[in-house]
Amino acid sequence: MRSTRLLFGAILSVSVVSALVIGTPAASLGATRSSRTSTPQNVDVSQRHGNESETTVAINPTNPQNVVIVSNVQHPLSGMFEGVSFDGGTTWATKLIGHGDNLGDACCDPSLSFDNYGNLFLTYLFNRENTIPVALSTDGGISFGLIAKINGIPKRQVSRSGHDDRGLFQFTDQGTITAAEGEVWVVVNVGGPMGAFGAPVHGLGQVGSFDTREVIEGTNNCTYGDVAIGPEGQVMNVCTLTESGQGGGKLFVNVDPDGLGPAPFGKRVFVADTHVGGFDFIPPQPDRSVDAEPGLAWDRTGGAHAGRAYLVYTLEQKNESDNTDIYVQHSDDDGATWTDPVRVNDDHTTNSQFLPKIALDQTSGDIAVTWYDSRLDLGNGGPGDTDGVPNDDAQYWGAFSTDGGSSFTPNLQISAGTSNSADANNGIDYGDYTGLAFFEGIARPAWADNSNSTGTNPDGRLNELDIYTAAVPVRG
Ligand SMILES: [Ca+2]
Ligand SMILES: [Ca+2]
Ligand SMILES: [Ca+2]
Ligand SMILES: [Ca+2]
Repeated sequence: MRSTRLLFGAILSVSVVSALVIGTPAASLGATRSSRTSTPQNVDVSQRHGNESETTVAINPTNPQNVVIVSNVQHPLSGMFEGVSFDGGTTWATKLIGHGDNLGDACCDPSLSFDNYGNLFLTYLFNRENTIPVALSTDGGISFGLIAKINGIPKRQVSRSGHDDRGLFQFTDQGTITAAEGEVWVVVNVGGPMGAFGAPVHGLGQVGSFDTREVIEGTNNCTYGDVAIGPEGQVMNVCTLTESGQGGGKLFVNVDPDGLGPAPFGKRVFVADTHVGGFDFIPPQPDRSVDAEPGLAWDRTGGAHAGRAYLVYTLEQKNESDNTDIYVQHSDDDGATWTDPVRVNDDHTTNSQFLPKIALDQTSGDIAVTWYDSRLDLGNGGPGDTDGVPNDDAQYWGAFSTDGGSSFTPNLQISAGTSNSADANNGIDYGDYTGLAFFEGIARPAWADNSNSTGTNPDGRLNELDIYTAAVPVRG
């Protein structure tokens, strides 16, 4: 969530919602499973009144039938929505977490990551504290315990990287957590620069302390970050250098070459100028705006493109044209140099594509990219237009790359219906990001949707949002 300083002030009242442990078996996938080329079966995970948005999803590599989704709920309600599936996303047990329970009072901004031991890590923001919570589940998301509340960067480690003298955080925003290769890392904007926090992992439930705490060099006012872990335990951060406004939006990466080892993050590397500011208003996201929402993936497969790092982001063609598109670049030298961008969306319109996610299947090296897409909203009615206004409705789309990011498949419409974020009256439209996981050939996106294409949204069509998901088989 961007600009949480303002939102913190607005959500100080204690909400009175309780008893929100609701078992909601979602619609069955049934016998008419979609073919490879048609829209996949959509499942309404949340099926709750009010808005759920800004979501994260993870697949358990030790049991790929175990899928977990967490999202924001609508302010001023504290807590986060959680859905847990043990049947590959067909049915979901759902509840509210972080609502005055052992996870505290959660504001928002959830980020999930499973590691190869089956540890499920969750970070988020508290309502009132500028500390960074890390929660761990060892039972596939059924229960979480808080394992860290990171409250600052010790001076000795600040001076090790030598670029900042802050101790305690004055502000935290949009954390991302990623676990792999025996380590877990959180990156967060800590009130100016990006902070990176790492802990060792030795097995299921065996997580060390977040003693590695660094300010990432050259990232002052660089935010909306993402973090990826490489095959040798290297760690890459990306962030977008822009605090506000609709222009600017330059993407930089920094790499820590030895992860939890003594070397700090290296110098920043400029990758792209996106024309997407920190708050870039586009018709399908009119209240909240979007940022470039850069995302990283790193190939640890040992396969054909081993060690390749990928970066996805939104680029606005002409500044303030609202013609945003989704691009991917890759690097074979740990982020030092990057290829030319490859455009992922294949439409011929000038409409908006936004809020992309990238995920790499570590069993194959294939890549999935998903995003909101307004290509079918020409304002002339039909299934892509809810209101006769062009480029203000959106669907959720995706594509795959099976050649290491050199090219992408024809795009696939993933959402069965068409949503309109303004109709949700959510304050943050669809939120600041969507979710995507990818494992053993199945991409698993999660997105906020008010199409009611499944007929299961208790608020009906074009009202408050539910979290939708689908299982999308890889296409070559
Ligand atoms: Ca712009
Ligand atoms: Ca476009
Ligand atoms: Ca429209
Ligand atoms: Ca809802």
